[in-house]
Amino acid sequence: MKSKSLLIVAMATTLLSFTTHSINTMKIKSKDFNIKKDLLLVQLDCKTDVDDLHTAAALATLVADSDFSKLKYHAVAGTYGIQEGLYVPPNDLMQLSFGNNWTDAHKNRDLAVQKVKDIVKKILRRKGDVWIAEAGQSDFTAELVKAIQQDLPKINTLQRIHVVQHSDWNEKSTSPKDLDFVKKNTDYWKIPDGNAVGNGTPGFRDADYTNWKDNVGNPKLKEIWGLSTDLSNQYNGKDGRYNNHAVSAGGLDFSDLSEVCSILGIGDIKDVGEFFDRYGN
Ligand SMILES: [Ca+2]
Ligand SMILES: [Ca+2]
Repeated sequence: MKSKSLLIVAMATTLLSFTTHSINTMKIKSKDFNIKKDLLLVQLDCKTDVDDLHTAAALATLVADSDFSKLKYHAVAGTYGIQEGLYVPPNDLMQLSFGNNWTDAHKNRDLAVQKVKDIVKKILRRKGDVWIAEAGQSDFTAELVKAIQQDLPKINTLQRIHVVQHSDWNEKSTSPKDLDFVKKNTDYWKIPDGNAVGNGTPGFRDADYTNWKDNVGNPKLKEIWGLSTDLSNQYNGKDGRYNNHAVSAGGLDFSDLSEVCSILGIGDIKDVGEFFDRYGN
C-alpha cells in the first residue's frame, strides 16, 4: 500500500513539474498582451552576432502589417551584457526601420535608460504593462527596472513588467547579479530557443532561406531587408566577431524575434518561410 501511494505521489509530482515546465517554456500564460494599453520593448544587443540586424528588419516587417498598426513599441540597440568582442553598429538600419522610435544604448547607456524610462513611465501611468523582448542580455533591463522603481515606488514591477528570454547564452552573458535582479523583480519568462524549429517557439534561423527578395513586396521593407543583409554580410565573423553560419551561407537568422512573436500571440509561426508567407506582403 505504502509503496503504491508513494508511486502515485511520485507520478503526480512528475506530472505537475512537467505541466509547470510546459507553462513556463511554451507560452506566456500569466497575462495576455493588451495592444490598446501595453508597450513592447525590443532590446537588441548587437554584440557580436549580426543576427540582431535581421531581427530589426523582421520587427520592421511585423509592425508594418495592419494587424499591428496600433502596436506601441520601441526598439533599443546596444543592450549587451558582459560578453567580450566588437559591436555590430546597427544605427543606419535602426533609423531606416524605426525612424526616431529607437534608442542607442551603445552610445550612452545612462542617457538611454533615462529616455526609455520616460517612455515606460507613461505606459505604466496609463495602466498599461511593459513587455520586454530580450534580444540580448538583461543588464539594460536591470538598470531600467531599478530606475522605474526609484521614480514610481508604488508600481509593482513583478506584475507590470514582463521579460521574455529565449537564449541560455544570453542569460550566461548577463552579469549574474543583474540576471538575478531581473528574475526577482519582473515577470520573467524563459521560452525555447528561437534558433531551432519545432521546439514550441518559431525557429527563425535558416541557412537555406536565401530568397527573401521574392517574398517581400513592400518597397520600404525591401530596402530595410537589403540594408540589413548588406550590414550583416559586412560584419559577420569580422575582427573576431561571431561567425553566424546561417548568414555566411546567404540565409537569414532573426531568432531573437521568437520572443516578440510569443508576446504578441503569434508564437505558432513555425519558421522563416511561414513568417514571410504571413507578413512579407
Ligand atoms: Ca541578439
Ligand atoms: Ca541566432
